[in-house]
Amino acid sequence: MGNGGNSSPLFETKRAKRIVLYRLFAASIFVGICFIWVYRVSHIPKAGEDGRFGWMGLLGAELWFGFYWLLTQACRWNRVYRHTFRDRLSERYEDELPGMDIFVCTADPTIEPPMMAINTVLSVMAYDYPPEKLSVYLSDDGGSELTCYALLEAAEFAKHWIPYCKKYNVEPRSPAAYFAPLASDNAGDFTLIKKLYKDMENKIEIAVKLGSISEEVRSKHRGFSQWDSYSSPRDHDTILQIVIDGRDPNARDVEGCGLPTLVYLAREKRPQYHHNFKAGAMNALIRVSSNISNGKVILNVDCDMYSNNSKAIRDALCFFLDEEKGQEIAFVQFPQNFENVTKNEVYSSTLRIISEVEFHGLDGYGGPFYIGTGCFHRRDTLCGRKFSKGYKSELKWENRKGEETSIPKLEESSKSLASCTFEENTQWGKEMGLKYGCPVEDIITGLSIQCRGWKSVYCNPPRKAFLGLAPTTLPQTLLQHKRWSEGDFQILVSKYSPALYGHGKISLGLQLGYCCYCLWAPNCLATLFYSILPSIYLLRGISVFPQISSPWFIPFAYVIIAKYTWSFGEFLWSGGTILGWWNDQRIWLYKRTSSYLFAFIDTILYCLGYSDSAFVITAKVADEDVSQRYEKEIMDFGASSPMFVILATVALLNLYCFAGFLKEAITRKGIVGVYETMALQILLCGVLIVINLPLYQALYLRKDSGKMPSSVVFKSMAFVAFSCVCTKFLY
Ligand SMILES: *[C@@H]1O[C@H](CO)[C@@H](O)[C@H](O)[C@H]1NC(C)=O
Ligand SMILES: CC(=O)N[C@H]1CO[C@H](CO)[C@@H](O)[C@@H]1O
Repeated sequence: MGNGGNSSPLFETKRAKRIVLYRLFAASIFVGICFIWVYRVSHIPKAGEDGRFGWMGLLGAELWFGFYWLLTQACRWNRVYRHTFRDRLSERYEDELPGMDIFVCTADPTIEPPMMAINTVLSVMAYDYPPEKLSVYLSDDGGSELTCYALLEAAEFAKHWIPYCKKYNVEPRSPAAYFAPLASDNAGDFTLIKKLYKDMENKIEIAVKLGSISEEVRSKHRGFSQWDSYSSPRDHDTILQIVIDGRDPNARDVEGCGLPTLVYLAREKRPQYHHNFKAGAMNALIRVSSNISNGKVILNVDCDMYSNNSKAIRDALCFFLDEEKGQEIAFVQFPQNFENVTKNEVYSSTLRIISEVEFHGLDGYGGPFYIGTGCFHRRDTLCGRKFSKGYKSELKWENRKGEETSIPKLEESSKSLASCTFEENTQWGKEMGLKYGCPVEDIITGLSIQCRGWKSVYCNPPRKAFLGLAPTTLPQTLLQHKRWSEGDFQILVSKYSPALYGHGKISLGLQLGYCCYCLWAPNCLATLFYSILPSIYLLRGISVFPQISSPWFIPFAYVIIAKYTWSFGEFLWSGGTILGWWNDQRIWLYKRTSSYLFAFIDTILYCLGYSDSAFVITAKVADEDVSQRYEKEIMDFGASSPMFVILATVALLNLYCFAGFLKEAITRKGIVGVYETMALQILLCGVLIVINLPLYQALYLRKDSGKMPSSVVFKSMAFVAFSCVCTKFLY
């Protein structure tokens, strides 16, 4: 890098190519949408005529779709892509790299098994970073001895694993992910290290099976005495153990190099105090870590997201340490990527369009959201500091050698920071740390940081930095989307509404971008109406779209073709497959008609004071049957969920309407004329049927345990029969 010096930036930003062409294209779609609106308004059936009610509903739905489409343009209008120069970083700052505190959060030892959590911990301990500057904290909201025990074992294993990784430049550095694809007949250290890993795994699995740890282990580690006063995961003292103290000269790996600091924390829980879920855990971690290592940069990852690139940490620092633009960047968000996805993504869980397209668009308007995992923060902005021009926040490393405190003392003084009462009468959860009182605390925290004047950046290198586990059944997928859309919608109706709270503080584009996500839930109404009413009208012979020969047909055809061609192209361009796109369309329909509907209803009830929203964790381990079907890309329904009743009812209703229409058309022999007036309704109903084929199969044809439960079959058929009777009487 000949020119060196401070002139060359540590990262560069590129705009999307051919963005002007895209904007023209988008504008042409908008013109089409306007024509559709004009058609709807100018052709309203007169009072008393057939289909007036439906017409009004469709007008509402089309107004909504058009409006929502405009919001999605905010995420596409100004896409930017970032590229970092890690070699320049090492050249200039290798000796001054800041302290880095890494938080791994886990909440429940059965849903998130200890082996998974420690694989994540090991992968981040092995980052390519000076070990004395690296500290890893595991926050265990399950307060489980087993997790703590697993961490102790991991600390021992790390003494072999970290030098092994560095010696052979191993990637990825999560042992489970590294060993999985490799045969055991490799030579040398490989056999040894794999045996050590398997031994550790065995010990932990045995403890997990027994549900407790042996007396022998218990007596060996003083830390377990902290469980003496423990009564339940929701009622215990702070449990804190510094498993490895990075400053201790005796903490060495087998090659004699230093080790990162490693801390186990289960903050105090009492039934009478609200624990504020993950936000509460994060805030406790921020305080405890400030007392122990006080790294200037904080990375937080969920326990199912291991690091897939040991250099990602340096990518993030390229943004913070850039001389020119680094000072205004508060956090660097990496995308959420998944290890467990099949080729055609039957549940569309890669979030492909979000991470490959939309977040780049948000980045162009001042920054992506903070999505709660895979995100690097400056410690001081997370703690509430406002942005001010000209102020330089020093990230550079300060040696803390002077302050020698003994480990027991340090543990004692840190414990009080994680107590239930610490936050009383403080700004924690309000102006400091992560915000409380919302199921998607990460989004409002990120928003408020941006509202304080900071920028964020989206770093999405081709080789993914973090890999997690995606849901592997349809109920899990739908539940996850319900939780997200409900949380986002609650933000919109709260005092943190991006529309009001963000006004004048963040750019209009970013405000619209936030709204695009916050308005996921209300999409359910228009989508449900559109997937039911035109089909019923098809059966009744009422036309609600223009005839093929009418000029009004053109905007409909143009918008449909242009929109779907674009969506298809965008999906393929982001690395998806053709079948993957089709699956994505199906999940789009399913989540809009079920997850979003429930989220919408729940939020409305919540606003009226009827129910308290509860945080449901999605299960992350799957049984054998389920995994097999998942690998074969067969949809898994196997649960009696009210969401399925809705999906099945809509699907059956469409099938019934289409069959009824065919019968009419054939017996009356008017099929050609009908085709002329009903083309779009036939198309819509037909597409809904084709997209639902796997669902009909699950209802009637499949025999395995992933088929639709019979209760769902009966309920949905009853609903269809009922609505048919109703519509008969209505006309
Ligand atoms: C994860 O890292 C490996 C290298 O260890 C790389 O081959 C792979 O492509 C990465 N995965 C993703 C999804 O980027
Ligand atoms: C937890 C889980 O479902 N893991 C699966 C991820 O995918 C691989 C292969 O596709 C399976 O072997 C794992 O069991």
